[in-house]
Amino acid sequence: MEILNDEYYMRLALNLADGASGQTGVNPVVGCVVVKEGRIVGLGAHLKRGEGHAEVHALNMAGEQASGATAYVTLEPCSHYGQTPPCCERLIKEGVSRVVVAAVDPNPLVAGQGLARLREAGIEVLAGVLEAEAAVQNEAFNKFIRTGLPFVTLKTAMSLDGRIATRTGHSRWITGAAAREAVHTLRHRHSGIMVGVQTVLADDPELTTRLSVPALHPARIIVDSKLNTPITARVLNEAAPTIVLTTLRADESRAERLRQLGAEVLRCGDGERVDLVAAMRELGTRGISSVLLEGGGVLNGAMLEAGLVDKVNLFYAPIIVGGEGAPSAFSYVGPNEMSAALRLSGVSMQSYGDDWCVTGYPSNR
Ligand code: AOF
Ligand code: ZN
Repeated sequence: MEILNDEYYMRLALNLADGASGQTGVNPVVGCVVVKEGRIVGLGAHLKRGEGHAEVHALNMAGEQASGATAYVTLEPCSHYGQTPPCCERLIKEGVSRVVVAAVDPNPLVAGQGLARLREAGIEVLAGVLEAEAAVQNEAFNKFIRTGLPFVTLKTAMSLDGRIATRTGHSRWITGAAAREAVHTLRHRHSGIMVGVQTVLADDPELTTRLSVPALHPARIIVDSKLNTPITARVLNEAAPTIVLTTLRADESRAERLRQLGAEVLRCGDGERVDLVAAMRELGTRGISSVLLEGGGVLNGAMLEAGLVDKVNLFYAPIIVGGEGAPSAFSYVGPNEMSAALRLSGVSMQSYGDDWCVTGYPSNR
């Protein structure tokens, strides 16, 4: 049984926020719980960019009961006029007497000013309750608002010996149904999904989100320096927008053919290969704040080497594939010394049926 205290209500607010993960676009996920005299009187979550913030929904539900109440908010109430008016003014207007916050808003337009404004109005403010959980929950927003670059999660499904296909190139399926559903949930939670053209050529994936309930499709992003994506590729269908990343050297008539099929072609750099840093910046300006990187091995290696991978979700099936030249999840030159290997921090493991997912954060970037 969870003890009834500030953390209890904050956990509820975090759970409300978590439910909306993937549907707030470039905005953070935020939850709010309003409690008056030992009773929950309002609940809310931010559900969509441009629509009400969490506090607004919860205060609307609380109505007159908000006066003298405590509001639990997973993110510092905003102090600026964005697409909606400032939440701290609304909390003040409703006569809330105490505000408990998990994380300070890293948005430079807010960044502590919301808390200061509440205090100035005589409201008791406590910040930092379940702060670490809140930071993980909004890790993508936190990176994007500071850098303008999308938060990149590398996902791969492989054998215990790190293979993503057999020596003949056969790859369906490595992991079981539960792990694959987890992957589709990851797709729902990201605003972009990225693969290399080799994956398009080898597997002809659709790169949409398919679950037992309707879910959101991320924008599909193909790294394709020579524009070799076939016009019949399923990734070009109308299920979701498609962005093809290429270089200034790529053939314009090929680019035009892709555009005619509805794809956006972005030229990043004038080198042999796509300038991945420039590409991430371009995606950021298009409002893609999180990217699920689904390989293959060469693109995974290049993204890691460029220091562009923020997090990894490595799904392992309990199989050994062998095969001298069988494709591996990470193909890049790699270091000479073991001590220079890429190390993960904050590692955790979760099981899905017979498979395991190792989650961690590349730390030597
Ligand atoms: C809150 N509560 O529920 C959210 C906040 O353009 P807007 O008006 O939606 O503002 C977006 C910014 O507001 C976003 O970058 C972040 O700083 C904050 N989000 N703040 O008080 C919420 N979603
Ligand atoms: Zn707000």
